[in-house]
Amino acid sequence: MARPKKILAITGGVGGAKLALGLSKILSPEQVMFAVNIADDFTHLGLHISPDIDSLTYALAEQNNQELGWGRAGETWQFIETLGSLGGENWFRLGDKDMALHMRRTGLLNDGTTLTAATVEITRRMGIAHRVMPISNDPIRTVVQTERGDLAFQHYFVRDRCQPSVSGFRFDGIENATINPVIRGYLTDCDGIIICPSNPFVSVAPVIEVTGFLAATGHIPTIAVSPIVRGAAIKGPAAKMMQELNIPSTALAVAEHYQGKYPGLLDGFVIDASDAEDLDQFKLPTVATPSVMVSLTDRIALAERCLSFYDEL
Ligand code: FO1
Repeated sequence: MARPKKILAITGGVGGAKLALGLSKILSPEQVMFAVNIADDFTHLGLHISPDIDSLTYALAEQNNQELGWGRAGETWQFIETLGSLGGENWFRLGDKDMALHMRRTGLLNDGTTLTAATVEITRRMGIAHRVMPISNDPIRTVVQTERGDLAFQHYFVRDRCQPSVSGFRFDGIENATINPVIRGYLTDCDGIIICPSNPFVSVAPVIEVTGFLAATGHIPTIAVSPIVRGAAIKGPAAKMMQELNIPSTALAVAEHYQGKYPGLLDGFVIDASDAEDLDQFKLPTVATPSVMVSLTDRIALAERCLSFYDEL
């Protein structure tokens, strides 16, 4: 297959946002669109919070908080500390600048703007030329099924620090959610899809399983980058979830998960160079390359390798 000229990159969370920044440095806004998970969204303190849209937005604006992984660089925490001192909920750390983004998004949504239009306004104001597209304008909410019962995603991930043991997931609202029409239109002449190194269970699944997505993308060459390196996730609970789901926390198991759950979706898989000795175990075309992204150079190199991989498919 030839190197794609127009790709859709699927992302959610911090790992995916790193590769997204790399892709944004080598592809123009016309050559790549970012389809972002919205199932981590929740209403908190009366605000509509879209964590994966925000992680990608701050990453593309190069204003993400490198220490925390999430949120905005150069933050102050006066609001959330003061809220705590008044007995308000402060387990979800909202920085002062970050608060402005949530207030702006919530105001736009309350005025009847779609999540897409609100995201276009905010990303434009932050100087981002690339298109950050929610996978749907309709609500989808990940529910994590644990031994302590069903938990809203942010309660599981942040409030309970991913401690509860996971038995499964639900994406409430996904049956009625329609794929973002901007993404659907873009897919008609898109010749490559890259699934960024995001959590396959809670960041990628709500994107792929939106009604109409697989039907619209079946013919488009698709590769995924493993979020698991040497049996561990670079960030987040993917490896822990896999162990709790009785799946080996390996890159091979991620590939097999994708192939089992979405037969025919993947044409290729990218694993970390440190897992190269496992290459012969993969059934689908697989390449090993440095995938742990610390610097901008790492992000760009992985993005370039993903694109050149299509020449080998
Ligand atoms: N993650 C945390 O671990 N602790 C937090 O207090 C926290 C606050 C937060 C605020 C805004 C936002 O956009 C993201 C935030 N995150 C926090 C990250 C977020 O929970 C995750 O990035 C995603 O939901 C999982 O990818």
